[in-house]
Amino acid sequence: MIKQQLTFPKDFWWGSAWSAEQAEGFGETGKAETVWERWYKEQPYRFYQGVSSAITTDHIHRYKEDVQLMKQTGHNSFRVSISWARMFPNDGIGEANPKAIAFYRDLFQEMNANGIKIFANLYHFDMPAALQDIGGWESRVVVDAYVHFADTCFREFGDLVFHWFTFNEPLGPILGSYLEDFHYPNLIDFKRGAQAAFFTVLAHAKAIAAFKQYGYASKIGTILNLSPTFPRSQHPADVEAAEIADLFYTRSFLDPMVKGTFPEKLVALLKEYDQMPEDYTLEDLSEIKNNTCQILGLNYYEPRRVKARLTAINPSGPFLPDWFFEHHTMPGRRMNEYRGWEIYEKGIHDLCMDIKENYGNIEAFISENGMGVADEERFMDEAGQVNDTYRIEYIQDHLAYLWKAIKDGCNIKGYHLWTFIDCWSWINAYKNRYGLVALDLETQERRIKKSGEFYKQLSDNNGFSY
Ligand code: BGP
Repeated sequence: MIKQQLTFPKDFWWGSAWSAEQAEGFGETGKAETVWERWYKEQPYRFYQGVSSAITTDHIHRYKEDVQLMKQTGHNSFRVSISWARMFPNDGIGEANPKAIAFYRDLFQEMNANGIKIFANLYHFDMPAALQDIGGWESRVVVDAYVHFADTCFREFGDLVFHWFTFNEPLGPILGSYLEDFHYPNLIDFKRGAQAAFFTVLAHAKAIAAFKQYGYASKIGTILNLSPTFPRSQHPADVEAAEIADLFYTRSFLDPMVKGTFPEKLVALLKEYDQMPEDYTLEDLSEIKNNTCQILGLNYYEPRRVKARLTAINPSGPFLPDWFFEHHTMPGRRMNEYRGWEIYEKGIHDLCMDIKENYGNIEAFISENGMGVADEERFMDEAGQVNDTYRIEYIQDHLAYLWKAIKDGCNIKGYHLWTFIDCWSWINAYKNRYGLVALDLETQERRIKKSGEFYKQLSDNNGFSY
């Protein structure tokens, strides 16, 4: 088979991402309890093998070594999240923590000195528990506390950061907390979830307004997990089911955060079923309208496939989006069996085209994409290196479609993998490993995988032969 060299645009951002809760470890700076630590105290059995975020990659002590590993694996950019609980150790409010500021400034200076652009994210599922106690994202007090935290970060780190992000996957905590029971405080209540979603969007807009006051050259945006939605068939009932699923899961955050308005059809549907948030004002709506993303991160893992609902729902049960559709698994599709996600590389192209065609071709990049695999020791060679050819193929297959999207006019500036070093993954803890670098949890030893070597070549060559 004849291979072709796929070359990416000049200055393409090659990198990866992770988050504070998943990688930093506790350290000595002082830190408020997060919802993850709280939930673990209450229900440790909910976490894979009973492992909490106390057992991490210990990045807080090893960041200098880690920055060298970023270089060795070809990173010219990297996404960190700044821990709200570390920055404001007194319950997420009050005075900022000088030790936390010193840690992040040291880390960021180290990254910049090594030619690694900093993509700083302000929220990656890690609400200070005390703020959750007063309602979390359902509370305006929490919105203001978040804006104070964000503003502090802009002031303290604005000279070092390349681009800013208000949230990672804001839909995640809403789904997990209010609809599907995988995120503290595990309520099932759509209407409260709608309020929390609305205030999340408001917090995003207010943080952008605060950012604009500084006049930095950097941009600010958000990071959304987006799955292109496909109906099982072209039957009108399947097509309608797909349209509704798309409204709930894709347009719900994308529209207000990028366009500044909520999708009319979604609003009409929530009104019809009496699920609108109770607390919203005209002033909030104009804040949202006037403060939209300047850049967009796209997390892509899997497509969403749906079909018309065939089995009756219990109308006296709680209102849920899947009153209107059923999830569908397409027979014969390649799956990541460890995570239960379909591997569909063309979806990355479809997603980028959607952003080009419907969102003004806003500057964007792939902010997460990756493959979690269990028991990767199986693939260790005699020298002890993980020979993860499946991950290299996964990356190449997705990049080939990303390359095509760029050829087709999409304004895509980079690709970040999930993730850099194997890290803790919420309720899955260390079940699935995603890293370019393997972690020995007992010794904290890091070892570059074959995919890490591939990633270095990819970045050095700004492309690959496919
Ligand atoms: C994304 C999250 C990441 C990461 C990744 C892998 O949704 O932003 O934090 O965890 O998914 O998923 P998981 O760890 O659940 O396998």
